[in-house]
Amino acid sequence: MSQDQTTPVDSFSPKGSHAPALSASLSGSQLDRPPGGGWPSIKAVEKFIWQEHLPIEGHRSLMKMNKPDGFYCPSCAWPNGDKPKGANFCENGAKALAWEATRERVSDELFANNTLSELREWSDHHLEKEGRLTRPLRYNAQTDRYEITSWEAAYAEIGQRLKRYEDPNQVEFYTSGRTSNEAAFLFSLFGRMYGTNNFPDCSNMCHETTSRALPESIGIGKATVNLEDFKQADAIFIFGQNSGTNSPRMMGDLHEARGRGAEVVSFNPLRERALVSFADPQSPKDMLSGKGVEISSQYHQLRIGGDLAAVQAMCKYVIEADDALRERNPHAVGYLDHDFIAQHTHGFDAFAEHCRKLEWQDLVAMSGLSRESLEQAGQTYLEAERVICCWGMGITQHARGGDTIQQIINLLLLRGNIGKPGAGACPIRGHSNVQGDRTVGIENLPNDAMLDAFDRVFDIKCPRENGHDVAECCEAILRGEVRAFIGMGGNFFRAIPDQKRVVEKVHDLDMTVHVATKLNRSHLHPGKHGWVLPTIGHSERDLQAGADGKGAEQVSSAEDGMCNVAPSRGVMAPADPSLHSEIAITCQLAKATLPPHPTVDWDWLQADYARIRDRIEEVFPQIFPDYNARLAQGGFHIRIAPRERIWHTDSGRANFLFPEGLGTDEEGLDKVTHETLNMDSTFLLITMRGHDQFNTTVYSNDDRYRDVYGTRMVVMISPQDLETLGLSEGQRVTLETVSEDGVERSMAGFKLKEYDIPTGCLAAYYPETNDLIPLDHRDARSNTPASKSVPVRLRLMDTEEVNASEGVLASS
Ligand SMILES: Nc1nc2c(c(=O)[nH]1)N[C@H]1C(S)=C(S)[C@@H](COP(=O)(O)OP(=O)(O)OC[C@H]3O[C@@H](n4cnc5c(=O)[nH]c(N)nc54)[C@H](O)[C@@H]3O)O[C@H]1N2
Ligand SMILES: Nc1nc2c(c(=O)[nH]1)N[C@H]1C(S)=C(S)[C@@H](COP(=O)(O)OP(=O)(O)OC[C@H]3O[C@@H](n4cnc5c(=O)[nH]c(N)nc54)[C@H](O)[C@@H]3O)O[C@H]1N2
Ligand SMILES: [Mo]
Repeated sequence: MSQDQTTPVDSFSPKGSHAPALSASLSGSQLDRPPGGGWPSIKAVEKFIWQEHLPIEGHRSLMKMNKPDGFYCPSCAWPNGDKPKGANFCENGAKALAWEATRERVSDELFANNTLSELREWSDHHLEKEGRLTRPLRYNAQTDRYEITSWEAAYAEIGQRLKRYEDPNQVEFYTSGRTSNEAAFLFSLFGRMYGTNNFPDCSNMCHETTSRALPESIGIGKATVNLEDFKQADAIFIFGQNSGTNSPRMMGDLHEARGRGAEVVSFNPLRERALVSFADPQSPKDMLSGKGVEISSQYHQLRIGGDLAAVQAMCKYVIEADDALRERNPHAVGYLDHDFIAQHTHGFDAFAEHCRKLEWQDLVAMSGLSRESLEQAGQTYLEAERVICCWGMGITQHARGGDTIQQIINLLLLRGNIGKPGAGACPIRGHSNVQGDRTVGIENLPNDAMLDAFDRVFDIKCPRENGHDVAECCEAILRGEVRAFIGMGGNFFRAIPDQKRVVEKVHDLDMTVHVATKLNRSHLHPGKHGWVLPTIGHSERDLQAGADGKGAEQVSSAEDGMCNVAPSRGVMAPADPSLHSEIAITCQLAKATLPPHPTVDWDWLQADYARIRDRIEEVFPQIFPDYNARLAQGGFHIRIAPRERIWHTDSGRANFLFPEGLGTDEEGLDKVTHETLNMDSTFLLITMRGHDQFNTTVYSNDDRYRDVYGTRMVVMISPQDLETLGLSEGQRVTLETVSEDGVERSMAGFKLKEYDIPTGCLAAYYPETNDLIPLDHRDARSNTPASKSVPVRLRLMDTEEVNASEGVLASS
């Protein structure tokens, strides 16, 4: 393969032979750093279990996590796999469980002793650390306190208020992705019977980019792979996803893939520890040696937002390699899968022409990678028979996220890597049931077929108008058009972009209702009237009246990120016997709000969750045939048409789609080079997760994999940029958003941290940075906030400013 920019592209090495170490290969010193996983993972699990006072039940319930007779891990959406014996959880799943199953309870005195203004001074960590919520709470605006109320009063009063609003579209029904299929389905039924399609969902800040861009390409917005494909892939490409922290069970699959010689190629501006090397806590060899296995055979540290160019560069490389080969030998099979392209795709010629015209120098400038690195990645792709491409928030949370996803699909299509074993598209979903919620009806842009089915099954008339997603919900709040917000889980007013601006308006809403397990910042910003309704978690037993009215523990279900639907049965006693499940809360709220209906009996549905599944099956017969029966057998995989090379697209084929231009100019990337950098330069800021958090839930202020301890108020910057700017590690800076909408957004108190990240790029933690993200800075197709490319300037804080902000800094 070429190591020299001038070498013609047709000088390929034969399959199997590998280039000597190029810039992107990992050097020895990087592998000498401690691996991800290993003993520190085990220690972390123990620490959290003890910290939450769960030595016995914690360990016992961990063994039931992700098991057929147990419950769904409340953490990420990586599939369970088939491990009926032994442990099937990871460090961060254990933290999530310990956090949920904690023995701590929010005391009645907490609200008696603290106004909400006072509680707003607390950190996110401290709010949740108070423990589980056990009592329904009603906001008293006179005293600025929550007061304990009864379930009956809460339902009746919320129902009363909902009945009063003149337009149902003044109400927002938010869901976060821990909600089970059954609860989400009923929540969407409630919203539609109430009269709106306003279903903002956490996925609107997450993989909505995927859900909108992917169907244009292949007819479906979900993964086309399942876990067994990971066992057969020859190469796994990972774009913008931090597996070691956010889907740690994936590390086992990557570890295994490397063990049998598959390539793992990572694209990430940050060198993420576990993607470099990983010691699998379930591998005695790794644990005894203390050494990890090299995970990424290539690690490409591209610029923020550089993926669009990087993927097109790989496409160009493969297409031109094929051109050259066929020029030499017109009868050669070629590097492209020409049969697949001819039979199954649309738009190849235009795309190939587009790629041929792209200039290497632009691709290099836009991606921030050398031509050698791009060619090396292209060569690995070309040599592999079966390729999986994975992506996470590093792709979806960008202004051109959807365009990039479509290029990833183009790359896969070039060699027929969709619809064959060991190959395909793998968007890595976040919340444990974020995918399932959307499958069963949480959809603000519903199609007629689904609405007709709801109408038929329940004898109702669903509204036909499109509703709000998260961004539109925030805009409606800013315009003063929203009367009430109902949150089924999550921490909406903390997780959104432009958090401060939106939160200032929440107090004008007539009503906020939050269904939650733990106290969080959203609860501290009630409308004029506000309720917090406590609920049980995944790990807890859910007792309802049952089919015969004698009482029966219920099973719910969820869909993982690879479309496997599995049952979930809680094993622990609920945090409090008086807690209501999300399904019970939905049913009782609906009952208190809607007029009695001849065919929708909410109590009857609540009594036995199998009845809800029957209704889901009736509304979605193609997706959930024999739902109850198949769930009883342990679950099933939803049929994904592209796996069978069936394409439900406009063209009836898989589409090669591409945008004009490379698309990074408007993000200011081309302006920042090492030579031009100065204190007025616009950096791009990544806002992301640390190792000890689940979204807005902050377990601790440490991020072990990035050597950050004791604070989350850090901003990572390259050593070269520090030097160029004359700054040094540890200095405090203010981040100021660069925008043209006239709104000033800035946050003070970030400590500079030297980090291996490209010039012009910064990284800091979410949600601390959410005030900085303009609401309209988002992916055009899907409205997903571009949280991974926030244009900011750095301003050094002077001693006075640092002293003035000490209080804030101390609490972080
Ligand atoms: N323990 C734990 N697990 C979780 C979560 C959690 O908070 N904690 N959250 C859950 C949820 S809801 C989600 S959506 C997922 C999120 O999981 P991820 O998708 O991993 O999300 P992030 O941590 O935000 O960061 C994504 C990665 O993208 C990289 N990145 C940023 N910008 C770019 C870019 O321009 N290009 C490329 N190639 N890479 C880039 C960052 O360096 C980082 O490694 O995890 C889920 N699982
Ligand atoms: N800047 C920036 N912003 C982001 C992101 C980013 O990367 N950068 N990521 C975005 C992404 S990917 C996502 S998914 C969103 C997340 O947004 P959300 O889903 O709204 O937020 P979470 O932090 O997951 O919600 C945590 C709360 O959920 C409640 N909870 C936990 N378990 C349960 C349960 O079983 N039932 C109920 N009812 N409540 C429960 C607890 O009270 C807890 O406080 O944030 C988005 N915001
Ligand atoms: Mo997410």
